[in-house]
Amino acid sequence: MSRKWLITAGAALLAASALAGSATSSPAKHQRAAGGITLGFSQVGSESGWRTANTKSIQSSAKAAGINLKFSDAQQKQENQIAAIRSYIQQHVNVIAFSPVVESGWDAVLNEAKRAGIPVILTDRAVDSKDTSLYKTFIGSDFIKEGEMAGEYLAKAVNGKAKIIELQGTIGSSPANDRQKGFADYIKDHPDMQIIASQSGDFARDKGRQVFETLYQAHPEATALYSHNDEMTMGAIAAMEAAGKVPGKDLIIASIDGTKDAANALSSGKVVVVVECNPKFGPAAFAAVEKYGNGEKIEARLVNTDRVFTKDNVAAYLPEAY
Ligand code: GYE
Repeated sequence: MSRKWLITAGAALLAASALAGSATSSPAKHQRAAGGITLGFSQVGSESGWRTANTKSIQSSAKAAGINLKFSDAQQKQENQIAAIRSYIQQHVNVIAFSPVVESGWDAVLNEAKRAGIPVILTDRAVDSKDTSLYKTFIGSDFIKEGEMAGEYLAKAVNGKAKIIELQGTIGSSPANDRQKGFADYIKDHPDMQIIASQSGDFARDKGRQVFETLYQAHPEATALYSHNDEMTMGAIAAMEAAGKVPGKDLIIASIDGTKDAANALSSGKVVVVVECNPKFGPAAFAAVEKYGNGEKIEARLVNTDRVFTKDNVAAYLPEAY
């Protein structure tokens, strides 16, 4: 079956297949109409500065590529994402892309897309489906590596000795699972670095503030914070300052993402390291869509390159921070 929905096809074909339409329609049904290709995108939500930058990148690069983007925000709810994907299937979009809020529970809806002949691309977050034929590619960061880097730079800053509070991301999400694992694996070799409390702040600023406040009250002996994203870090900094503590002195902080707020906190010494998670991969995602549509082979995994920011290189990064 030809995959040339980007370059062939047309309205006649669409009409013909619509006449023959059934629940298990053929890929021809989703061939490109005269007006270009339509991509249905289900975004996790708008929980963080990272997410806002990611949404902007997806929207502006869809525009630049001449793709008709149908966009929906799932407000961090899996059922909303499943509903959005089902509606894209019903609308016979040419391709579906989504950033799965959690890793598990996608097989049924992904099988529906597969039966409808609509290719699916995972952006940013991964799924744990055993059947990898349910999606064409994954594009995003290596979250385990991000956790390891956070561990490595924190270990250096505290000379291998810290009582750590960990703020986890959304429970069951691939970045929370992998950032926890990467960090824990790294500090295994540092017996004087212990995680004394760990809880989810759902990647959100105010939740991060509240959770940190509670954990720190219960564990005033904490000397470091490892936070799975900058948004929660900023919340925790607010809680530390409200408690009369000095971030960067009383607590040494490692964070992940690269938002402008976190870059500023790095410049002023409140945060010691920000491991980058690059949100601006819209162009790379659409290049993969185009390649696939042209019938070319695409890699099963496209991994973004992430940098590490410290006080030594943050000034050069600040102008591009989001
Ligand atoms: O780090 C966080 C966002 O999935 C990598 O989600 C993404 C994470 C990112 O809310 O800020």
